[in-house]
Amino acid sequence: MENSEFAKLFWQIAELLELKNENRFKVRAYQKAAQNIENFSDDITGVFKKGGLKALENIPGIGESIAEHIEELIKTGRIKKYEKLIKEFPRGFVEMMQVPGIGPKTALLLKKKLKIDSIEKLQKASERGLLKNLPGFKEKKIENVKKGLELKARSKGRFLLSEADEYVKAIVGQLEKLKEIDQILPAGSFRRGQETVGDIDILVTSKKPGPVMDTFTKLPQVERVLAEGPTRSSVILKNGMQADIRVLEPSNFGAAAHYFTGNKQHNILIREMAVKKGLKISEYGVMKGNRRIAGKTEAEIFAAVGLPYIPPELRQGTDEIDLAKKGELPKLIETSDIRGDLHTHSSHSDGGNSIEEMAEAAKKLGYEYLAVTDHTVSTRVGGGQTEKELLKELAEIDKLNSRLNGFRVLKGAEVDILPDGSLDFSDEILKQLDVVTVSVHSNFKMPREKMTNRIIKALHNKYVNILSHPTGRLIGKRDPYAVDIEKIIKAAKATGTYLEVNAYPERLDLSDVHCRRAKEQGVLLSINTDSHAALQLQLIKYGVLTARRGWVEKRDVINTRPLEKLLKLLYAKRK
Ligand code: DGT
Ligand code: CA
Ligand code: CA
Ligand code: ZN
Repeated sequence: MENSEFAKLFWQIAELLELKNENRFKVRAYQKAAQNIENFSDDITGVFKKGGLKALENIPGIGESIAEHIEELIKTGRIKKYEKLIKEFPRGFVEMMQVPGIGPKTALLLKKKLKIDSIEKLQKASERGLLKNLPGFKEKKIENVKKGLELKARSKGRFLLSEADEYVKAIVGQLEKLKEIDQILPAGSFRRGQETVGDIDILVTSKKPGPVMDTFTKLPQVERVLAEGPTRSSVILKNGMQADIRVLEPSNFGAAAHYFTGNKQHNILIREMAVKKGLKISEYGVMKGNRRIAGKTEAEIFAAVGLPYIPPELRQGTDEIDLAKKGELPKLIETSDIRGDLHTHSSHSDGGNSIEEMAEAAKKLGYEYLAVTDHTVSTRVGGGQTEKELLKELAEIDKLNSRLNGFRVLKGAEVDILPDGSLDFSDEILKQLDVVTVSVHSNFKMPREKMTNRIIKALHNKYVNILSHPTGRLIGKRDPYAVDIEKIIKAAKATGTYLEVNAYPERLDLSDVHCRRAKEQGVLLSINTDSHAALQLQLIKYGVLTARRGWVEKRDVINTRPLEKLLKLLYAKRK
């Protein structure tokens, strides 16, 4: 995390406490901390890594409780106190603070002067040019708010797949306990593994819908009930996401599963095929005249129109049906095919766990290897290491490997691609590593051609194995930098570099579409989590889902290989 991010959070806490009329000294403490962090020349994360809480408390303006917040933020990615505080304000208020340029005070000002209490109203006011009349709203600030609004608008009402997943798990977990329920299937975009989900669609089969509806609408995750009927209900969950449930006859299950999994375009194409065969497909089954000929399983639905089973991730309404007809569907990669993670961080840079803890967690997932790829010195964000510090880390890895049976920690680094395309570390150092991933962490706003050449230059280094998060996007937060991805794919192919599918839920980078392009061009991929804590290794499944949506098979991914084969692939470029 960058110093400015810590500072921003503390400014926000201060403002929120101020709005609550909290004790002046408390407010002042957060302001002081924020100010000092902004002016602090060293990297806060790095200071904590090296000296712990004590070292933080030595920074002017940082006392014990602020130091603890920083620790919490580094280790868990959140501050509980902040999350609790934010819940005391109306949702629109908190929503507006997600727009860059808008803090609590501005949010309050907007409410007071213009009665704005939602992003929607802010959008309207911005369009009508009302913002320029507000105190403190200069041209630059207005421009920032506009940009922030644009980004928000594009992700409007959509949630990260991982966030939907948390709710789905909680909901399914509770419904499963009901003896009245036979089958449960979360359908829709969630089942298709889409990177963002608009709403959750849950199908259940039951002979007694009453108790099912009762339980569903009273779940602790439910904020309010939109509609409750005998076989279908809709609710708004605590995070603002909608969830729909439908109770079905078991004999309809396959037809409903297919219909509600979508996507819509895929459904339309399937129904057109059915019509040509004199059939009628609906969510209730497949009809031939007045006779029902299928509906219990999804496979039956596909079979009725002469197709093999198409996995949900491929149901995108593009060319999957044509290729299914020709028998050219891929055998998609599975999470269980992954044998190790090649992009992770330890407490040597900005990770929350030691190398050993990371390795233990990887072993628990059944992995054979794990590459530790801590940041390099230019990434101040990540407490990046110098060459000398890296050498110490490598010695530690050697020691650890001599103790770990049947598991290998691979030596790695996530090396910064500097603005001119050169790398942060010398070849002398890189050649001592098993896995070198490179990535862009600075100067995002370069012109497209310059950025493309910058990255391609890095790929030409013979020690560079993987280009990490190739477009730099953060879903709903930051657009990809301008880059010619086709050229990058070609350069990866030409240089024998692998492209990453970063599984971190707000990255998913390469995206599904880019995965498919890379595969078509014969570029091998590496699906990695970019974990900054041991628990995050489990995020791998989101990367796998994204790859599946990109038609990726086991053989297209280097970290499905056993260790020896993987090492061959990693060292091939050096010859
Ligand atoms: P989302 O929620 O925006 O992320 O996307 P989906 O795909 O989950 O869409 P949703 O929740 O509106 O509907 C779930 C599925 O139900 C959708 O994927 C296909 C099916 N469906 C919904 N409306 C229609 C429709 O008008 N025609 C057809 N053919 N299928 C529909
Ligand atoms: Ca949906
Ligand atoms: Ca829906
Ligand atoms: Zn990383």
